Amino acid sequence: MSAKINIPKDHPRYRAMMIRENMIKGCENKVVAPAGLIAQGRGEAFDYLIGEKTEPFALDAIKAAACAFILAEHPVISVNGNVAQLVPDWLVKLSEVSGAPLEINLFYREPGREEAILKVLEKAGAKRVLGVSGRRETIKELSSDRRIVDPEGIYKADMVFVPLEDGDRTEALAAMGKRVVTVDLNPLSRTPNKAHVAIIDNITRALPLLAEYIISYKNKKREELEALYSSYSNRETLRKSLVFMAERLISLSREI
Ligand code: PTJ
Repeated sequence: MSAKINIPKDHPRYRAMMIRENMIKGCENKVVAPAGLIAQGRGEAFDYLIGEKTEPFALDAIKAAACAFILAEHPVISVNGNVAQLVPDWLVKLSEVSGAPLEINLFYREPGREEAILKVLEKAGAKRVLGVSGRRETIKELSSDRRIVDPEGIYKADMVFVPLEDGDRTEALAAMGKRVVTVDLNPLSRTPNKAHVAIIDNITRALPLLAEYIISYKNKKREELEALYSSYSNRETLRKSLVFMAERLISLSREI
C-alpha cells in the first residue's frame, strides 16, 4: 500500500500529482497494471512537450473522430486499465452520446483485473459492459492477450476506439477492415502511426471534447460528415504535432 500523502493545493503541479496518486490507487486495486504506471509517466512527459493544452492538430483529430463514431454502424470503445482509472465518467458519457458499447480489453490479463475494471465502470454508471461475459472470439493476427475479444463488440465492430494502446493491435484491426481511432500523447508511438485518426492529447482533455463534438455533429447530414472525415489527414496531424513540439522546445530554450 502506498503511504497516505498530503499534496498541498498550492503545489504548482497539484493536478498532475493528484492524477498520479489516483493511478497509484488504481494499481493497488488491480484496475491499473504496474506497467500502466510507466505508461502514465511517458504520457506526462509528452504532455509537458505539448504544454498540457489541446492544440489545433488535436482538435482536427477530435472532429474527425466524432465523424468516425457517428458514421460507424457498430462503433466500440475499447477500455483498458489506465483509461478506466483516468476517465470512467467520460467513458460512460462517450458511450451514451455515441451509442458505442464499452468493451474491457486488456493487455495484462491478470486474475481479478477485469472484475475490478467492471466495478469502476459500473460505479460510473455503465449499464452494459462487453468483454466480461465469457463469450469470446479471437483475432488471429494478434499474439497478445488483446486477441481475445467479445463477438458482440470489437469482433463485429466497423470502428474501434482504442485509447492509450500498446503495440500491434491497431495494425491488425485495420487489416480486418475496421476504422481505428486512438488517443495518445506520443506521436512517435506505433499506434497513432497505424490508426486512421490519432488524437495527440491527454485523454482527460480529449474525451470531454470528443463527447461534445459527437453531440453537436449528430444533426449533420451523412455526406457532410463523410466530407469532413475525408478531408482529415492523420499523417498531417502527426507531422504538425512533432513540428509543434520541436518549435516549442526551441522557443523555450531561448527563455532559459
Ligand atoms: O490495462 P492493460 O493491461 O490493457 O494495459 C494498459 C497499458 C497502458 C499498460 C498498455 O496498453 C501499455 O503498455 O501501453 P503503452 O505501450 O505504454 O502505451 C500507452 C501509450 O499511452 C503511450 O504512448 C503513452 O504516451 C500514452 N499515454 C499515457 N497516458 C496518457 C497517454 N496518452 C494520452 N493521455 C494520457 N493520459
